[in-house]
Amino acid sequence: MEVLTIMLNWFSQNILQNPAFFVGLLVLIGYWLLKKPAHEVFAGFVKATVGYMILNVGAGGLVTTFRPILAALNFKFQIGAAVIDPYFGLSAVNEKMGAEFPAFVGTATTALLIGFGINILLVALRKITKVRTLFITGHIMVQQAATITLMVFLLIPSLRNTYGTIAVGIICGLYWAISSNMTVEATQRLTGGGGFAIGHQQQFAIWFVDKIANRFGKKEENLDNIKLPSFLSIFHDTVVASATLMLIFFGIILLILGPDVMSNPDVIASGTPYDPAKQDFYLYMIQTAFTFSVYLFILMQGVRMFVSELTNAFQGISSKLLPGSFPAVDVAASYGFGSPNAVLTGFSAGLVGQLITIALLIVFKSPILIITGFVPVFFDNAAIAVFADKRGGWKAAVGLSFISGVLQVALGALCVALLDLSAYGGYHGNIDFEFPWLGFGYIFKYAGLIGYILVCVFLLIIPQLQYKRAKDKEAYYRGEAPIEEI
Ligand code: ASC
Repeated sequence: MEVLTIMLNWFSQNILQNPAFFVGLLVLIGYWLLKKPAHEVFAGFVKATVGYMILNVGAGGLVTTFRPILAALNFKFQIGAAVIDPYFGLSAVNEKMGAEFPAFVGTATTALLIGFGINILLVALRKITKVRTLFITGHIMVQQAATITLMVFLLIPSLRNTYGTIAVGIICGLYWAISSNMTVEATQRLTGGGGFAIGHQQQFAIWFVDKIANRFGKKEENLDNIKLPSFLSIFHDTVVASATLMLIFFGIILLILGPDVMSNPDVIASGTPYDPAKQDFYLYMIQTAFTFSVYLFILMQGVRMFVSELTNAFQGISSKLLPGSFPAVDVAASYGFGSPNAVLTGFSAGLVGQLITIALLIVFKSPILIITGFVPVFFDNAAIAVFADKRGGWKAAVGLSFISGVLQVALGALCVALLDLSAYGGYHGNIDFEFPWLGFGYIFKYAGLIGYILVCVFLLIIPQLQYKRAKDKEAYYRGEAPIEEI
């Protein structure tokens, strides 16, 4: 017994609480199940683990670059500012868990494993559960498990124990399975039967967009027929897009804060204060803004490395264990099936929505300031535009990604307040983590354990309703979407 406890503790401390090795291990198991030769198993393990470590370097760099600005904003205006971005959110949540629930810092990784198991189970029992999809986007699962852990531990005090870890795992698994199952028809329609679903951060939004887009406009008037101003094409490059965005954002913020605050070592307690003797303030501004792009680039490189390995490995696991299920993958996989203009349109309209809402937060003196993070404003809104354009043309693409931008900021501020994250500088920020997760959070807060159960039941009912509405029950399992069905 004692040996078992020691082994479990070792595993928990060294693997479960260290996602780089955990992800490496999953790849190893997946490739082994696929019967790949040993050298390929080894290479997959290295790429996944090193990729995750690179991601950590990028995410850490983003946070350290931002921290002095956060401290300065707090000092000058007494406002808490939070960047709505999943990597800032992940750091913020980890820090808060470490500070307030140190005994449970490993919960998110354990929950990841339990959640993945629950998802497998739901698909295995698909005749009963009506769930067809296995969520295999590992880096997203890590972020979501962390945010959901904080929601459960902070908002439901009676679950601050081992049962809490299991509860987080269960609800993660339900969300992964059921939300991705909601995207089967929309994705099959978009891709002409591509055989995959979306397992990312905007499944509820995609379902909703697919249902409502045709009220905004006609699908014949789609973005292919619209000529975008040619200068916008520079934003196809994520480095240019993110650097420009950050220059506008942090440029304005740093101008307002000014060199005196930024060089005051009492304010900038962590990170390096600005040194007027060494650098012109305007160049410091540009350099700081561009530093975000540098770390974002590093981060994306790491993500790319381990995501491709993990996707292959998960497919190994699912094809062995669950033949005939749909893999739910990164939303970026859908972009190639939409209009080439859709990604930029979604990003631009979403950004405008975010900026207007941020201005409103300032005008109405909100105690929480939201700062645009690149990942949600780009990836969520691009996806929304791709799906909306397919069903309702350019008006739907522009309108719905604009609304998404507004919600990302407005509801994001409420999430930061609910989870008390402004002292930690970040929140998840992707659209599903505002809607429906903000609602789930409030239900947890006011109804406690009962609220948790209600949310689980609500999630379980969704695929039953989807199945009930499907006219051809066999086609439902094959994921064949009636092309014209609304
Ligand atoms: C996210 C996230 C990423 C990107 C990537 C898009 O939400 O955390 O790294 O989107 O998955 O391909």
